[in-house]
Amino acid sequence: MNIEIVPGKPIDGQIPGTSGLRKKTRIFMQSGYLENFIQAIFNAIGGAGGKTFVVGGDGRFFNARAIQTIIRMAVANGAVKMIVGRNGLLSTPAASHLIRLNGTDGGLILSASHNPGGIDEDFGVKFNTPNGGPAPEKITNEIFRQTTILESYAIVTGPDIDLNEIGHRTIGDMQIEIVDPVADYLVLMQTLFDFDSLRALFASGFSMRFDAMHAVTGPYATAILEDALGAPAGTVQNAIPLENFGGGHPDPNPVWAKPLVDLMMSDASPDFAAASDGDGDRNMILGRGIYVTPSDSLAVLCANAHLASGYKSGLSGVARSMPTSRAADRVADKLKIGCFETPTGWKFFGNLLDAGMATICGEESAGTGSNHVREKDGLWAVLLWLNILAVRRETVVDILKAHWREFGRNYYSRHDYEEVDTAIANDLVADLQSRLGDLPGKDIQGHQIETADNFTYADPVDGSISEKQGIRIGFEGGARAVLRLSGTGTEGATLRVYLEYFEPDPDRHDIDPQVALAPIAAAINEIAKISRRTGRVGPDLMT
Ligand code: VG1
Ligand code: CO
Repeated sequence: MNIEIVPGKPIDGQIPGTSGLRKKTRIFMQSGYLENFIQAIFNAIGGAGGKTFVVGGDGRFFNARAIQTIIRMAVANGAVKMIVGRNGLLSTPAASHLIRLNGTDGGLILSASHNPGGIDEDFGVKFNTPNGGPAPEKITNEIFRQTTILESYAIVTGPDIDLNEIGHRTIGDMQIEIVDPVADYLVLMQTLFDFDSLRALFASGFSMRFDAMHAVTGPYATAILEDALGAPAGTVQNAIPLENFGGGHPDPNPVWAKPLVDLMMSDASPDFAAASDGDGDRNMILGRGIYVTPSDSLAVLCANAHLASGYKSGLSGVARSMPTSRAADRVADKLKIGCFETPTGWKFFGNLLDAGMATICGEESAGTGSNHVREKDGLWAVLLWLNILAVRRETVVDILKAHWREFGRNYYSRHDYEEVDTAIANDLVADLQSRLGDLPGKDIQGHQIETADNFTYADPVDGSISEKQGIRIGFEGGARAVLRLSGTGTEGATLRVYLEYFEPDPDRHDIDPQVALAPIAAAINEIAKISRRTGRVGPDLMT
């Protein structure tokens, strides 16, 4: 075994985004590119010497190769142990759990989440810290700085390690433990949910579909829903992880999981359906004839979590990302528990979870999770929904309608403008930013603007400040529009416009959300000059 020290070179165009580094796969495959980034991570945490890491990914193209490279670099950098998912597979929440369970020095998760996979699609690497969560800004900023000053990286030569069999291997002085990706995660789920009532629910004829979208949750969902809970074979569809996710986007939303949505709107609909994304941290929830928005799902889960054994003593608090609807705030108010508003990205929930200030967290982008790990967790959300359905024995529609009657309905939608020219998108935001001070008091198409600012977050635990996390325009009556640029895209800029309007009147809870939100959409279009600047007549995606 030979340690090679290879000259490093700075990585261009690297932004510490909402979720690690994401690039086109071919960029990651360039000689030295992945290596430079991994070395920058090791350097940023004070070296890998004497440390233990978890490694795994969502199985996309280049996953297996990247893991071999990372193992060789960990050896050369003096790491003592790596815990690797069999075949290189680990969902993001399962990796978070393994980091915590084994008390490791962190983990490397290979995924570009819901972005498509393949040699011409996307790849990504995220670093998670010893608490199991995504590296906070302090560390991602240091990783970025390291990529700009890197002089060399270290790697050993040698044959590939066989990752297909569970067991122990060694390479040089480093141990490699290959683990079943599902086993420990299943045990964790059994501590949170009442598996007997879930089994009874399926035994009573309750029907569901879970669409794994040919991504990492296939093996997890099959083991839990079909094998442990007795749901009939075929409940989990697209269950085999594929390197290109079968050619689709592994993004659980009404566009990319359209066949599932169509099924739920048809006469052949099962009682319940769900889907997850590439790396298993997102969830989509559907009932017969209804799509539950992630913001509503968060609110319903908070209001009913005490029905599951893991949460029977109640929640300490709830946290949501700023653009997520304020439906959860109404539940927190009623439960008299803390409610926190953080910037977009799961890393901002870490301190609140570690400090015991929040039990459940959520984002409008189909992310929900709790203090059981430090990532959002798609299957966890599905199991909590199932546990609630098993106890209440009502339909999803009835649960949602009762929730709106009790708390009022926060109509909500996100409009995305994708692959916008980066300069145009940046100008749009800069121009709006420069006019924020003049907006309050203005009347736009009959809507009075009350507040306008760019969200600054002061972390209540460590006091760190994150500025410019999204422009918020508040209208008279409580309607709101939020505008921000995505930090996870790999082509051009994605402009996200989040729309919300609160309706207390139960007689007005059956309006099509796009109709209910059309006036706010028109107002923000005029305020931010979206169509005029982008040349688009409307958004590419509405969720
Ligand atoms: C998006 C979502 C955000 C989420 C992030 C990572 O970020 O809006 O809520 O945390 O993706 O999700 P952005 O910057 O593109 O809006 V995923 O499932 O990586 O793991
Ligand atoms: Co994801």
